[in-house]
Amino acid sequence: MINSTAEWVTAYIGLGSNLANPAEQIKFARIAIAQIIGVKELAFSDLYHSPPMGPQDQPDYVNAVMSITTDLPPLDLLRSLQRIENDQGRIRKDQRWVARTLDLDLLLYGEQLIELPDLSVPHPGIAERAFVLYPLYEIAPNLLIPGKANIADLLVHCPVNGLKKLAAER
Ligand code: ROI
Repeated sequence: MINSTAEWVTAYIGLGSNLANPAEQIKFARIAIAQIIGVKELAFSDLYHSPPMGPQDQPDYVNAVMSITTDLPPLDLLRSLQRIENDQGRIRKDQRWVARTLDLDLLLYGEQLIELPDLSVPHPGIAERAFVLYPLYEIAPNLLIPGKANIADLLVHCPVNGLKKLAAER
C-alpha cells in the first residue's frame, strides 16, 4: 500500500563484518541500504577496525555507522536489513556472538523505544560498545539516545577497546 502520509524518520544502523573482506562487505552494504525503497542515506562514518567483543577466537571486525531517513516502519526496515545480510552470504548460526560476513543492527529509530520479540530499539548494547558509540558520535555528536543519555556522556564512560580508524579506507 502506498502510504503518502507516512513520516520520514531518522534512523541509525550499525554495520559490522569480520569475514570475507570485511571493508568491502561494509561498503557494499552501504550501497544496498541506500537502495532500499523508502530509505535515503544521510551520513556514513569512517570505517573502524575493532577487536572482537565476545569470543576472541574470531577475526577482528570492521565497523561503521550510517544514518538514514526512512518512511518504512521499524519492522519493515529490519526485514530489509536482514535480507541484505542474507544476500551477502550471512549464515545464521544457533550460537550467539560468532563471526559473520555482515551484521546490520537497527540502533535507533527516531526517538522511539521499541520492545518486540525481534527488535529492541535503542539497541541494547549501544551504551557499552565502543565500535558503535565512536562512529555514531562522529556522525551525530549531539545525539540523544532515548531512555539512556546523550552520546557524549556515554562516550566518556566507554573505553576505546582497541578501536582504530581504518586509514584512508572509504
Ligand atoms: N565485536 C566487534 N568488535 N564488532 C562487532 O560488530 C561485533 N559484533 C558482534 C559481536 C560478536 C558481539 N562482537 C563484535 O555481534
